[in-house]
Amino acid sequence: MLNDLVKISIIGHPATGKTTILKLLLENIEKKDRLYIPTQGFDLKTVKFDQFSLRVWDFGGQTSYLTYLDDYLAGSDLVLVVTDSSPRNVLNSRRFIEFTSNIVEKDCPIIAIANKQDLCKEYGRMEAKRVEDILKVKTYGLTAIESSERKKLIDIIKKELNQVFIRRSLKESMNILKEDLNYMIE
Ligand SMILES: Nc1nc2c(ncn2[C@@H]2O[C@H](COP(=O)(O)OP(=O)(O)OP(=O)(O)O)[C@@H](O)[C@H]2O)c(=O)[nH]1
Ligand SMILES: [Mg+2]
Repeated sequence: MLNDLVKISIIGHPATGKTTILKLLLENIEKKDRLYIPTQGFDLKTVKFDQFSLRVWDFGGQTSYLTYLDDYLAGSDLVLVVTDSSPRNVLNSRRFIEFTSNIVEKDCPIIAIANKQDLCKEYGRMEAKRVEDILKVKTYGLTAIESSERKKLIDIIKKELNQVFIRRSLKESMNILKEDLNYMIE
């Protein structure tokens, strides 16, 4: 039986929009929420849609919390690395991806969110494609402060999770096959 309880970790530098993304998933986006309140430690929420029950971990981006990042990431089924799409932030986000790839299982997708796509291009805001070229992981553009982007965010997560479940079920089938073969040989 497939396990539909999944762990999603949202990481990235401070003020890139991680908590806003969690709120968008929870459908709680309102104008008054735009005030920046840095997350202390982490926040954990459960989000349900379709057959999925998502445990979403939103990690405070301040440097003092980085010491706990490896414990926090362990057992993730999907990791979102959030950038604010400014060149400096994107370049600095590479280390989050390197770090994460050493912690999570090989079949856990690490994807990037090029957030704040509403910001002016003239001020250096990069398109998702450019961010993807730099980070070398699948990258999706997003404007997390817009409630209308909720469907887009859910579709991104669904798409990635479907891949996770396909891989999981293949692995399970392989294991059953292996057990059957062992049984036949014995
Ligand atoms: N313009 C714009 N602002 C955004 C967007 N997403 C988030 N913000 C704003 O960016 C600020 C920081 O957002 P948070 O979601 O609190 O950032 P965070 O990544 O959780 O920050 P830490 O908890 O400190 O790690 C807030 O003022 C948000 O309203 C976006 O898509 N566009
Ligand atoms: Mg936060």
